[in-house]
Amino acid sequence: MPNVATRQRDRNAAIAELGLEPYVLELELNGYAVVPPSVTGVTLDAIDRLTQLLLDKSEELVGCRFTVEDGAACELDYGGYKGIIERMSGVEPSQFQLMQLCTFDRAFRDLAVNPVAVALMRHMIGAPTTRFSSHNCFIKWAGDGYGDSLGLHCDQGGVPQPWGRIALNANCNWCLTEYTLDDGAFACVPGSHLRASHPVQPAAAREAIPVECPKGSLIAFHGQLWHGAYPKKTPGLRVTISNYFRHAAIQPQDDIPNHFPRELADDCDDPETFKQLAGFGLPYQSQALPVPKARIA
Ligand SMILES: O=C(O)CCC(=O)C(=O)O
Ligand SMILES: [Fe+2]
Repeated sequence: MPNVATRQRDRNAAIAELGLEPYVLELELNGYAVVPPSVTGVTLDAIDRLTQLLLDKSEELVGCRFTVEDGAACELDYGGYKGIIERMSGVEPSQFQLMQLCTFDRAFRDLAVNPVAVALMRHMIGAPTTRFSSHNCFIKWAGDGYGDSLGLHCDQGGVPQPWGRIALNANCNWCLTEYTLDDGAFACVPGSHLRASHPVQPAAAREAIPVECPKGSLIAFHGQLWHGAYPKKTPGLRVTISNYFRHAAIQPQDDIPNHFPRELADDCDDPETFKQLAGFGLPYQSQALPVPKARIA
């Protein structure tokens, strides 16, 4: 069993090997870090392929063609559905989410185990205790976004307080399209993860800033960071993958440990890491520990 000092060294080794110290500093100070494609190693070709897979899946589920430039090729009808975060500001949703991305295609599984993303998540949550929670995407078009509140929330908001320094959830937002204020960028209050509390409105929205970054960037953030997004004002789509992580003590959004197809986990860039983060093989779901045998004299 590695002791605390060894575990700390291992964690720092991954950060140093990948040259992630500047991003770790930003995570510590601001609660988020923007990592460019040159550091994550995810090429723009890979980003375009992921985007096309999501647009194709959107077409399959919604029933009309989607392009980044022009958005949906038809009017979209949400029926009476009110978005969960949109309710904070009483606006109509102008996005949808696709879920369980890692079942769609190997490209999503490769992204889920991207070494840079995993090292940053492990830095915040703890290396041996980091697990997947869910793999989702946001397809967002021009509209009210999350309204005046900017939908500010903490991702670990469902975890009882008090919260500490260790992130109980942390998130990787992969920006598959350009993030500018007018394109509906991520919003956050830098340093708010250190307040260890929920955002208080309307002051929180006044403190928020847009996180603008080029297509392909990774926004890694702490589960206590106050964040949301600005409304999209331009034509076309903002496309984002949200790979959401958790501490092993926290329930997953998607029951990956029990329901994710094991054979798919073997088909990715790093099956060992995928399986460890998936949390397969939970003990206590079977007679995992031996029992002594009666000695018959
Ligand atoms: O850009 C957004 O809509 C915010 C995404 C978000 O809240 C999340 O991924 O946890
Ligand atoms: Fe969130």
